Amino acid sequence: MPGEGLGARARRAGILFGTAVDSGRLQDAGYARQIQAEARLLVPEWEGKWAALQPEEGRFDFAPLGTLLDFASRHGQQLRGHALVWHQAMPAWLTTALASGPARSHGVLVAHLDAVLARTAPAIRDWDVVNEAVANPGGPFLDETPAIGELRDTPWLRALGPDYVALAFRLARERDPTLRLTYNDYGLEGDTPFAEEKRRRVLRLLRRMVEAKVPVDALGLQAHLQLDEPFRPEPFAAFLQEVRSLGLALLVTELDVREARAIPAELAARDALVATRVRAVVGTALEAGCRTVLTWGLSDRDSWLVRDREVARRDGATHRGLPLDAEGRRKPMWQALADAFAGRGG
Ligand code: 9MR
Repeated sequence: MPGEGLGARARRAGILFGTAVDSGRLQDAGYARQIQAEARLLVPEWEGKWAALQPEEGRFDFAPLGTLLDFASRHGQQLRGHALVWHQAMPAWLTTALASGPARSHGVLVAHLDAVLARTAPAIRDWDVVNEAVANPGGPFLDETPAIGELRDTPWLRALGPDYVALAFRLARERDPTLRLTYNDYGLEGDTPFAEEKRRRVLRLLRRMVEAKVPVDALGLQAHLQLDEPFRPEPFAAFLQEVRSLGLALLVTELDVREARAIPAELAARDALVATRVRAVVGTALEAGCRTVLTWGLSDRDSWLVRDREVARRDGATHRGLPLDAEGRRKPMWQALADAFAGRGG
């Protein structure tokens, strides 16, 4: 791959750039080369989730995560963890356990954190402790998901009550006092009533945690951007400022771009729209002090936006929401990131 990668460019500006990876794809030399060339930080797209790490109760499988750890250490990259508590990628036994009362639920959470944090501690210094706990705002025009108060109605919430979020952070801190503990969520970037309300809810959760001395260190902004939604830097920047004033760090954890329902016919025009949005959102985050940026994959070939039936396009086109195209060529989104890291344009 010609020229310096995004990881090296970001690093010159004191920024850590990386991507989600799939351990099963690393045997593909082209894939491995891209990861090596562009990323200084990796996050497992699947290998850090419960279904991967503890497929049966008490049987831990660290092999796929180990593959990523080996790859990262061979190439001088860091690995971050994703995710210790989430309502998806749960093995069936966990769902059953969480329905068996608070004592049993507390027990399985403790056992998981004991085993996982002990195994990953030397290498992984940043974990998404809780992922997507805040409910999506409801209402006639908004995406309604079941909620209890402002939290998403999940097996974790039902098992342990709303304090499960604080509990997970406290347990993680007890097991590893210097680990960076991140709360990670989506839908926080847009200029829409949905995003405005979601930002309010996330902010309230984080503020309550900080006031109660719950050990949370950072907010992960997933940044699964959508071009059907408008973006304006001001409300997003104001939110980031509030988060920073709580003493929390900011990370962009899962950046990619879902294109609009109606797209231009020319690839160049499509790619320009994606790049413009990325430059604006990432630029705003960097200005607010964010120093870690990860995309959710590098090439359109490996993107969940293309794979996932819910979000894949229905018009025969495939989303072009990552820095490299399906053949691994750098796109305008790649340049937008390089420019943002260099503090150019926007
Ligand atoms: O991209 C991931 C996909 O391959 C998995 O099947 C799915 C379930 O584990 O998770 C996807 O990643 C999600 C991430 O873990 C949390 N934020 C939203 C991501 C996209 O759905």
